[in-house]
Amino acid sequence: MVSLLTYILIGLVIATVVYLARIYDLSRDLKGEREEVVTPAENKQSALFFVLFLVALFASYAWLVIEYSPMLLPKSASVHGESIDSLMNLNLWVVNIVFVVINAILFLFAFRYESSKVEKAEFYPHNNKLELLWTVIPSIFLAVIIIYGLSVWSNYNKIEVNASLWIAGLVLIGTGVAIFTLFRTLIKEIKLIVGGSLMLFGAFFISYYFIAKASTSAEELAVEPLKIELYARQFDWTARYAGADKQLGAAHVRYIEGANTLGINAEDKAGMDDKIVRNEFHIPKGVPVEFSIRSQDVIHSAYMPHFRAQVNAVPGMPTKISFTPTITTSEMRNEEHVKNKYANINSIREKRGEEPVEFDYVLLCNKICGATHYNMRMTIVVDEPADYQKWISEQKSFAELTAGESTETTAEL
Ligand SMILES: [Cu+2]
Repeated sequence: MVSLLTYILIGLVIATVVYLARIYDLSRDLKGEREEVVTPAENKQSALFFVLFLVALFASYAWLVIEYSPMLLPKSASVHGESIDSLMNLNLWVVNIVFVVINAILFLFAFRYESSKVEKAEFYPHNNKLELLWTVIPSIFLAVIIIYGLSVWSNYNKIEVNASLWIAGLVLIGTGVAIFTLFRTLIKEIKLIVGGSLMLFGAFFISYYFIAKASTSAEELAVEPLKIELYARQFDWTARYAGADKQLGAAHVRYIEGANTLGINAEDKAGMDDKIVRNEFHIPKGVPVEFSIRSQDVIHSAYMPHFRAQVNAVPGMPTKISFTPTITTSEMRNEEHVKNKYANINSIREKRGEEPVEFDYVLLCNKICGATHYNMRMTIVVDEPADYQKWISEQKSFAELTAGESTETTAEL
């Protein structure tokens, strides 16, 4: 009811403004004034409106930041997430400073240089120094952001770089140089665009090769991670742990039958001790975890926001992502930001007569994959390593789950 009244009120305000403008036009017609002639008073008024708009813009912007910051994610719960946050923060600082400076200049200039009969605008068509400044400064910023971003990304994905990248870079630069020097008859501009772009791409490939090499240390690649498979299908997740042999057994969609909902190949010995869990999975604090992600049907996306991790689940093409959790679930529940957020959520729930909820890490699907996509989630519990060992030892293996099952069984997990 209240919202209906609000809409009616907004409608009435708009109608009032439209009619006031119409009355203003009519009164001007009556006085014999011409619309295209702008009086100095009107100019002053417009100039002032620019400043008022600037103040309103910045005020609403500040309000949005203050009002909605408490709803942001808590601090990152993984080692790699921290580097993603720093990258994000750097980008936000640059974007925010540019936003404030550019808009202030834009509107204050409109105010300061309002149309005037006394002052005449100077004709100032070109300045090489200025051109150079506003090309070079943004280029430096972009280069920093791209190089920093590439190094964070390579680190996150544990890239083992291939020397072919570096060779491809050299070839591209070589071709670029050849176009510049050899093809003299080529039109100047085509030469500039094609040769220049090839050289840029070459430089990119070569820098990527070195950045990726530098960000993934050999010892980091050598640490044996905990291997977990996340299996997506419409509309749930299943987690599979590698078991004592630290190997995930081979699996394919054509082996799906009865309790074997993940299609594990029963002939592969590595699969028999794999542990299969649903609804909730645990990971130990401080241990690197490597996820391989599979999908049974359509494209899903494994999204673990608190660890700043996301990768698509693509049918027929297993994908990977890894991170090291740093904060256990109970530690995160005691974080100030999380406590305040959940106190707020629970006060709203109480008013609606709903049970209070507690913070939990989650695995969500972040691709709209069908009718109950929103329901496709799994709770993640980060334990101290000892608690994790206790939990994993209680989970059932593939061999236990399918023991004594004939070909006709349809038992659900
Ligand atoms: Cu999905």
